[in-house]
Amino acid sequence: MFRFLGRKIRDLFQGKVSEESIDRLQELFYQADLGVETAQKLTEKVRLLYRKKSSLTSDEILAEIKKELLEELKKSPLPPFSGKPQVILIVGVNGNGKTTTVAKLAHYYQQQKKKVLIVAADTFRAAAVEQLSKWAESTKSDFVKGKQGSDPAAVAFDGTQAGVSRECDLVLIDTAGRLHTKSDLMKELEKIHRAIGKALPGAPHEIWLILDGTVGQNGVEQATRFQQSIPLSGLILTKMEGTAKGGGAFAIQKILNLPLQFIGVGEKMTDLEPFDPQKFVDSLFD
Ligand SMILES: Nc1nc2c(ncn2[C@@H]2O[C@H](COP(=O)(O)OP(=O)(O)O)[C@@H](O)[C@H]2O)c(=O)[nH]1
Ligand SMILES: [Mg+2]
Repeated sequence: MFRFLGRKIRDLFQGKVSEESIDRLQELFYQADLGVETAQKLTEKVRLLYRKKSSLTSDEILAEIKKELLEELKKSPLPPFSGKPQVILIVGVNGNGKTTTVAKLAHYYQQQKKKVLIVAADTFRAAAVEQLSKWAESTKSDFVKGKQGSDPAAVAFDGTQAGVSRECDLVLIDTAGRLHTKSDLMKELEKIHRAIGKALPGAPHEIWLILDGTVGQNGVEQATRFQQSIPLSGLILTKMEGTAKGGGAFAIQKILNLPLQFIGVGEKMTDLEPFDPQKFVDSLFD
């Protein structure tokens, strides 16, 4: 588990640093779900350092690893609002935390004095719309929903138009969870995407994929499949309060070249943090 990586590395190099212990370092990186490429690169960096300086300490090794990981993480500031309204489409697999994240984002941007409209384009389950309508109330957001079973693309269209006519700053569109392996559902997502663009040319301005931070490398496959259907622009990892397999974040950013925008750290609407690479790397080695 990633959380223990710092301790495991200290244990590994407690005796003396050697070529053999550095070999074992690579194994620890694999276990932390860092991905083959990053694991090998980090190991080679440490090896080079050791060959230059045989009296290397575990603290120096940890510092080097943190430095390298920071360089791997895309440092991209939160995208500025480029539309009025700015439309953000939220997508992802069932249970990953989309609806909760929409509520958290609504709260986050309300705090910054933005006028927010939440669109419930998850029309599969009445409970989902109900859940979101409560969140809209508690975050004091405008709310647009469709009838249960209605076409989610039509709801996304209406919601985007409402965002324009009500002069909102931000429209957050929640969608139904879909298995990235079901192609009809992915087609439906493409239709939602087109409908938003018809309601407001240039929208959606952002498409954020919500990933359960505990799935590790599995997230790469999910993200790749979504990326084939619609142009993802960012990533939010949820359930990160344990950072069990946060290493997957590195692999995903590297493979998909997608910036991590926020981290979900709990079930309350205040449990959302803008992604901070330095803080993230530090927390992994606590
Ligand atoms: N611990 C924790 N739970 C979360 C987080 N985000 C969402 N959840 C929980 O995950 C479950 C599924 O969330 P939901 O938003 O309904 O997922 P959706 O199906 O993608 O819309 C709910 O029980 C949420 O409370 C998080 O950051 N941390
Ligand atoms: Mg949902």
